[in-house]
Amino acid sequence: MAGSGLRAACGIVSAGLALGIAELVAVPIAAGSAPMTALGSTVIDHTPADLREWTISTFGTGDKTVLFIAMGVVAVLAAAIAGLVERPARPLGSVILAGFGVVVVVAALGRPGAGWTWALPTVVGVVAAIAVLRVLVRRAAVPAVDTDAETGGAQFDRRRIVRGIAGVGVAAAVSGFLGRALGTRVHSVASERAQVRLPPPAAPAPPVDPAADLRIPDLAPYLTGNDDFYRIDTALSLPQVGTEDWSLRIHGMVDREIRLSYADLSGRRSVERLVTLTCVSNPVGGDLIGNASWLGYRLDELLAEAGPHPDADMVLSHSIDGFTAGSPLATLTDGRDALLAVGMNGQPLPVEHGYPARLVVPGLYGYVSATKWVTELEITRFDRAQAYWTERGWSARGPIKTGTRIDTPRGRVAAGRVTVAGVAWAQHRGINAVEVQIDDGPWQSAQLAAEPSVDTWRQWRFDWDAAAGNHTVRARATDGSGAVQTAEVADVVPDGASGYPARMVRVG
Ligand SMILES: Nc1nc2c(c(=O)[nH]1)N[C@H]1C(S)=C(S)[C@@H](COP(=O)(O)O)O[C@H]1N2
Ligand SMILES: [Mo]
Repeated sequence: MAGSGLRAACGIVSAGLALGIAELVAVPIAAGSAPMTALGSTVIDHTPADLREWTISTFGTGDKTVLFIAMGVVAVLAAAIAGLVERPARPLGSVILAGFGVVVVVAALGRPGAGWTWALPTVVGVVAAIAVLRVLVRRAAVPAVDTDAETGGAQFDRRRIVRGIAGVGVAAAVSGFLGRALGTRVHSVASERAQVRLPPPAAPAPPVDPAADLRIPDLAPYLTGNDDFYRIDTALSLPQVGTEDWSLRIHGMVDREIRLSYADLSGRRSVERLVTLTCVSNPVGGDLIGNASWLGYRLDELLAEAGPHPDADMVLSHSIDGFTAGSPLATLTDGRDALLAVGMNGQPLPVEHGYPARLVVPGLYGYVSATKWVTELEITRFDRAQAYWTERGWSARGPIKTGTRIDTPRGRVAAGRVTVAGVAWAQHRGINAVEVQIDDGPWQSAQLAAEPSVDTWRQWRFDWDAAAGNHTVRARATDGSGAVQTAEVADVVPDGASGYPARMVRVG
């Protein structure tokens, strides 16, 4: 037998070939049918609230990269073992590869929107991998014909084995990269999106009052650019939904089921509104929050056309990727600017933010309202249906808690006049006051920037005469109803973090 390093390498490149070929086969089917994507999405769907919160709090929006790295490590280890235990007469390694194939096929067939063809990438990939592993291991097990009589022992043609391994490795990498590149090309809606012309809003958002933006270095700007906007979702491969393929079905406990195409929307009255979106996973002081101007169609008007039954109390919005969010029907119809949005900051929605259409609801955390790639509004009841994150341990209702964040100063500053500044939010209630506390001193009023809408965050600043030493700066906000944000410290699970933000500042 050749050394264990070589045999492990045989397993690793064979498994790599399975994944590479599968990426190629997945091109005409769907990006989600490729093994790593299908398996990763299934892992994500089985992530309980606490693990998700740990991943997001530890890795932020890099959570998906971490998942891929973890899956890659497991795959390499399993493949190495498969190579080590494979023998020409006892194909245990092949059995491991086949077992992996079965698990992935089950995962792929269980994905939302999957058909039987979703099994093909994995089946073809694994069959090829087993065939190649058999050939490589036979080479590694059989001594070369011209055994050196002098040494008396079996000699393996090491160079021939290494060449085989390298060849398969290259084939794996090439097919993988090619598959990924082609897949992105074939299904991408990027060029279609570039052609989309948004309708001029019948009711444009009023121009943003310059006094809403204090323009202080390190303070988050009032409007968040599309490229800077935080992204949170469960999608490993971004859904590519063309406007021709998109429709919105409003059904369930309604008098008349309706289905709207993208073209139907252009005949409707569009509005443009400023709304700050917040993620329930945003820790105190975190940056999973952003403010944009959204162009869209009022949900209360759309829902009224369908005629929800009086005993319905939930709108379960479905995404094309299987994600769901449950919003209180009363919240969507109480007159606030809850939107079916198609535009973000003057552009068609970016693909990662839900192109071609998503929901935006002022006052509710994203996980219970902001469904991207939305395709259905199911009118139902909270005691009959559960949304995606509620099934995984998060609260069924997710009103946004009043919060504030200190953006500056960061780190060390010189003694004297120091500007403390940040943002505060209580969407749909508005912000009435922000107070700042230095160490254990009294709470002092901060100055507020203009508030163009109660549905957005509000900037604030406080001028501090800082004496040398180490200080703790805290802040708290009061919402439009006069309620001061709670000092009670809560973790993000199950319904959002609370507590005052604090920042250690070294002065001098
Ligand atoms: N289809 C889909 N929509 C989704 C999610 C998701 O996982 N899938 N996540 C929600 C969550 S938790 C949040 S906070 C917002 C984030 O929207 P953004 O990525 O545009 O900032 O989208 C919501 N909509
Ligand atoms: Mo979220």
